[in-house]
Amino acid sequence: MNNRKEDSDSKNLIEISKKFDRVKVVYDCALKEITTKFEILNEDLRSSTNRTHIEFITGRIKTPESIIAKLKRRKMEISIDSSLENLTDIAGVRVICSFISDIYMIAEIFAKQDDIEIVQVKDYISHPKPSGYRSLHMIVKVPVFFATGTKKIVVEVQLRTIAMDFWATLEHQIYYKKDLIIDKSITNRLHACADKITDIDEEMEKIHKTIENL
Ligand code: 0O2
Repeated sequence: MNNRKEDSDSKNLIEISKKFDRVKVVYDCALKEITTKFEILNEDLRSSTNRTHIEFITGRIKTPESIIAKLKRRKMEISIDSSLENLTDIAGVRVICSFISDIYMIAEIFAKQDDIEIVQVKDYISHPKPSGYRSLHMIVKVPVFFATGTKKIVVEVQLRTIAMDFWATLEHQIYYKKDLIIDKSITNRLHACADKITDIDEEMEKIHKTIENL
């Protein structure tokens, strides 16, 4: 029984990996488009306000293994077509901002760009996930101009502060998606860390505003 499951898992992985090369090129181009938009915004804001609003930007394409795992978790058909239809985070860009107010300001300016279509916004800052996870998620479509014509590609943008990123990165390593049955005290401790980080983020913002208004 287990052997049959392993056989079908590796067949799925080979099948998806084979077709993934072309898909990856398309999503890589979409990542470049989105990343450039945030880099331009950062340059522009830096020159007009004399400070940095975006600390850094990262991008990644989901691996075939991670695509299969997500489709399985959602009990969806495992194929390239199904992933293109059902997953909105095959391409993901992370924008790490200085302050919480920068996140909302940058998201608003970005959303106003005429070639960006907003599919969905999930505000996990005002409504954190039960784990304590906080970030602003935007699912967007961006046009990419290929030799054969224009394609609108879906990209997930996650905007968060350095502090939110610190928590999410470590929690991802420690616990997230591990399918482990862990004592509730561990999730409580991680949540307590997220709460402390929220307090620090808010206090840093207040100090920044005080200094700015001097
Ligand atoms: P990875 O490895 O980062 O690509 P679902 O995950 O199915 O519940 P959905 O619709 O995919 O939900 O989107 P959601 O929950 O809005 O955001 C998913 C992404 O946000 C995740 O991608 C993570 O990057 C991040 N995320 C969401 N919740 C948490 C959390 O509790 N902890 C951490 N560290 N990150 C989180 P993936 O594909 O799950 O993972």
